Amino acid sequence: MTATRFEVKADPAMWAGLDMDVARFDKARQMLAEAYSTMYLAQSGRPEKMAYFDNMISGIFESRIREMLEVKKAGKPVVGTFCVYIPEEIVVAAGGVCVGLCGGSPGSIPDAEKILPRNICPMVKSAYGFKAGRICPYFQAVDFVYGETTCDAKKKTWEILDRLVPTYVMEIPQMKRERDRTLWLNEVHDFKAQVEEVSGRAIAAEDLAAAIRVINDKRRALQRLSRLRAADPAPISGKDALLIEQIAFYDEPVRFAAKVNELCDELEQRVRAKTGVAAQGAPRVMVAGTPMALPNWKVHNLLEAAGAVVVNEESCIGSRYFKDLIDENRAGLERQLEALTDRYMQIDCSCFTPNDERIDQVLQEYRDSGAQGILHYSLQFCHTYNIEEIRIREACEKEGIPYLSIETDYSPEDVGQLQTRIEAFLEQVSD
Ligand code: BJ8
Repeated sequence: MTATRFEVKADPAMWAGLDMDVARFDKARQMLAEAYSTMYLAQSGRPEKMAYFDNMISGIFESRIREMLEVKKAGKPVVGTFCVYIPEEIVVAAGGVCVGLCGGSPGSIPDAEKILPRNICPMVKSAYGFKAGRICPYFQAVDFVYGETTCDAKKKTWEILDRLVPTYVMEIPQMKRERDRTLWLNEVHDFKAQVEEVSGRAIAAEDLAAAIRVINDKRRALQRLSRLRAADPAPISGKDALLIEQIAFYDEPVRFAAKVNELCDELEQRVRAKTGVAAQGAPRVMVAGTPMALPNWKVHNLLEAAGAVVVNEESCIGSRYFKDLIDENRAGLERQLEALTDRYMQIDCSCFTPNDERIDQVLQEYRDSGAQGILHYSLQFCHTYNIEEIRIREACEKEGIPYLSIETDYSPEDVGQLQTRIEAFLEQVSD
């Protein structure tokens, strides 16, 4: 199947107004369009409702940025984050936009390596490089960014990033005792105060209640999509599902949830008609581990090019983002913030110790998704995921689950080697 011509739209005047390196960024825009055409539009049997998400990518540097700038002009906060621990409900309660700034592209890494050490996580380097090189309109548009203390690479990079953009840091506890919950609740209060300062008004309980419903609805729509992927044949490719999970960090949440639900309506019909993107019985793989930020499609692309279908992402750009909801029935700001804290304390990131919940969660998602094997994905130099991988592997061995662990970065250099390992793994899955 040949790739369809696809355009990622440009707005050089708007980018110049954001003090971007326009010439360089324009090349990146064209490269994204090319990659999207070959990896996405060349897939066969895609659901029709993916058209919205294709359009979203087409306007990702243009119409969505314009929408964000409108919000900013109205005096509402536009906040950049790097972790699902930062409670976006609070930004939405202030009428603002919360946008994920994790970097998933190798293009910005040389900018970062001019100052940061080379041997740190590519996600951190890519994100920092986007700001240092002035090649990300989202980074240029935010009022401030809110980092966190999940891992050493992030924690120490915020000190350097603060020279380029106002950077605040939320302390994330590393354990889940009562005193850790109290610490985090206090951090949530600080975050709220920072958001209120930019918007110039206090967040009321009704605002927060409405925002909790909005983000819960977004997470519910993603849960629904995730459940539908359990069908065999799978009604949607893993690549498309991953794309939607990535767009969840950029799009306006009410519209996004509506579009995911429309897609799910179509997927329900496909499941009934047994229409799949791959033949029934194609090897089904679940991916677990570190997040894959836009446009990191490397491993999904390799898996699906080799004939597998990816049916689940146990990741922050995946189930860790949407599996838990906030209790909508608490009255009063303080009790709502406590409900929010309770939900966020369930996130099972490997920066926590102990983190037994994640081992159970991986096995649960394996069963729920109808997967036949698990690929554990660690970004290079992510110590917590790389070490926690030992326990995931042991649990898979115990359960007799076909398993492959890979550690990689964003460069194409190891693609050949990964392809060989993935093909061998898929033979094991199909046995
Ligand atoms: S809650 S996974 S989004 S920290 S992969 S930058 S941990 S060295 S991304 Fe993450 Fe929050 Fe955890 Fe999720 Fe560091 Fe590891 Fe890189 Fe990571």
